[in-house]
Amino acid sequence: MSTVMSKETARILKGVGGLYTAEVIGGGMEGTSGETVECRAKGSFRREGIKPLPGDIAEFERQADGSGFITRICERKNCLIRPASANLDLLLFVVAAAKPDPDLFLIDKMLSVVSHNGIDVLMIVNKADIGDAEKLCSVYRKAGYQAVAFSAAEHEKYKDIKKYIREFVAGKVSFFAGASGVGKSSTINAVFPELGKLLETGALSEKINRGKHTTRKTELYKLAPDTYIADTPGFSMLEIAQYNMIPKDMLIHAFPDIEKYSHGCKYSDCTHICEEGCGVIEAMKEGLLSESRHDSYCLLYKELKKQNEWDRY
Ligand SMILES: Nc1nc2c(ncn2[C@@H]2O[C@H](COP(=O)(O)OP(=O)(O)OP(=O)(O)O)[C@@H](O)[C@H]2O)c(=O)[nH]1
Ligand SMILES: [Mg+2]
Ligand SMILES: [Zn+2]
Repeated sequence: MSTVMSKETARILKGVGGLYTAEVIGGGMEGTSGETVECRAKGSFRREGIKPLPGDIAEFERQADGSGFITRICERKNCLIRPASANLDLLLFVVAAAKPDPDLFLIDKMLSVVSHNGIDVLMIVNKADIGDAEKLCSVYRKAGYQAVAFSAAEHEKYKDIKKYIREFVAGKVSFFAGASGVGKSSTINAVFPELGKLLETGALSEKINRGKHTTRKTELYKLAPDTYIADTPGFSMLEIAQYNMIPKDMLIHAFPDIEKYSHGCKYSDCTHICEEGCGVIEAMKEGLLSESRHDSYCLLYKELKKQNEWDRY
């Protein structure tokens, strides 16, 4: 007879086709903590629109064969649609200085989602060996984000940065994220060699020609008792408006630099797009704010406004 034993809790490390790999973190019999367990999830989750994500803390019941049956997803402190992840302490946002050329609108959209969700972010501007990484870093430092220049290809020259990233992730659950081909997997392999160069990296020409994403699934790896990092598949789109990721009225708070200068606007209902007496536009003219940041804000504002109008019909 298959008897169900006591409830245990686990951290979901990855999920593939309805099968989840999780690490036991509490409950159950003594000595099972740290063990990995294969789990299936309750069928009703699908009807309720619940999808277990890497980083989730789940309650499961141990089955007679040792596998788990997830019955509850504990309340999340945050979650992202792209990369699909939950309970992030830190997002390691990798962008490339070149090849592929940085898509500033995509970068700003990602940063706005992260800021909106109150997630700490460190930008890693990779491929410093073939592009001007410092220039990109300075745009984002000016916007109030932490950014470091790096080269996974010449990582021996970046010992201090590797040490900095390692110290930054200590004691946290961190997810790497970024467009396809920017070097997320290469960066993880360079900075965390103890993972044994286990991550597959892919040639860029192949990705462009075939739209290939080398990393196909998100998986959390344990580096130390409280330290986890995840590699994630790259993305090329971020549909903030379609998924209602940020309400239009909250957008300003998702751009900390725009918000900072908005306190100097003449009119309280200023949208900071092209108004007279706008503190944001003044700051841009004075070189305190990057034009590309303002461009992204305006584009996103217009997208959200359009979506709102659609939603009303
Ligand atoms: N020149 C140069 N090439 C790099 C660097 N880092 C990675 N690459 C190359 O860029 C290509 C893509 O690297 P990946 O690590 O697979 O990129 P990724 O972000 O993990 O890509 P996805 O898994 O598709 O999202 C590979 O050919 C790498 O060798 C770097 O610092 N400099
Ligand atoms: Mg990858
Ligand atoms: Zn304004």
